Amino acid sequence: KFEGINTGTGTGVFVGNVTIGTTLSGSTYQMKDTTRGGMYTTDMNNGTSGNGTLFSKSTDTWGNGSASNRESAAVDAHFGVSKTWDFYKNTFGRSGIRNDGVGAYSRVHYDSNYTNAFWDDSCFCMTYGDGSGDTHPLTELDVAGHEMTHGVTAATANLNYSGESGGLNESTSDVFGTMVEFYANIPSDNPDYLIGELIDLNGNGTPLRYMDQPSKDGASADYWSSTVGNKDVHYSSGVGNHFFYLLSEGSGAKVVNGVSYNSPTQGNIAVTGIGRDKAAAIWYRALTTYWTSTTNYANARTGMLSAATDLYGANSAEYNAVATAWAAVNVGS
Ligand code: ASN
Ligand code: ZN
Ligand code: CA
Repeated sequence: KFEGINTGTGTGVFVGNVTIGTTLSGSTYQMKDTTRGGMYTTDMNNGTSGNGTLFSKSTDTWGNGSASNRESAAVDAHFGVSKTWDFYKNTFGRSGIRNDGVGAYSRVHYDSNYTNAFWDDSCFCMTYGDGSGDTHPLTELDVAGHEMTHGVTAATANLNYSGESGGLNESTSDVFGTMVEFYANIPSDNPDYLIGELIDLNGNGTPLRYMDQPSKDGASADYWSSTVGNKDVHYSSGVGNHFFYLLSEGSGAKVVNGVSYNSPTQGNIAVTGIGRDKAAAIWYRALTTYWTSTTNYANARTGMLSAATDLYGANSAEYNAVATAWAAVNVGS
């Protein structure tokens, strides 16, 4: 045993059996990962204020997969922040949410019957409730990636959280939350273009959001219209989510990782996908280079065309696919 960096074994509610970064301090193991900016995970013990208590114990084996074991949700959260760190580092060379090498910390078991999760820039921390009945925590990978991407957006384009820029802010979180899920690629959380498919927030087994056809949730927009900015940002995000699905996978019916999708388009415009890795690279460059706090959907399109030109060349296949996919969600020139 060496004091310092360790690799523990954990069993989360959603991630199953995984390794997590821990630290040995004296004879106590802590849920703290010094290889990823010092990120750590704490127990809020159903309270709502303060930083919580760092998860610590005498062995390096954490959780048992059941939500009634307090460590299980912590394993999910700790693994989620690790995969989000690795995704941004290995995909875009981004070192942490603010690109300053500092890891965020996570707080689990926040409040009682709390059916949300959120990022807070002021504490530079992630927080998760345990869901209704305190039995199904919100500690899913795409939720972790979604919430921490709010931190990345705040540190870059800083899209205002209302109107169309707010929809783009939410969509950016759904896009990279989904990319984190694909990056992690673990058997117990089959990567998909659905948001929150494991946490059952609706209580009937349906996901929170659908990227191939956002209106399937009963409220999100599939296409841009002049009033889309009046919707809640979690519904105006549909335009961006639909665009990202189309740019990645193309229009019409498709099966990805065993999940069936069917993505319609405005005016039946046919879109040929360029793959999610290129789509995400173009989105990330637009977010970090061209978009500002007041970027709307029309501006998002021009920023992405510039990003596609930078990455793949003017009038490349990728550039043309960006233009076609925006047209297919009714965002034109
Ligand atoms: N989970 C929500 C979100 O990330 C929290 C919020 O309302 N900001 O959008
Ligand atoms: Zn959000
Ligand atoms: Ca998902």
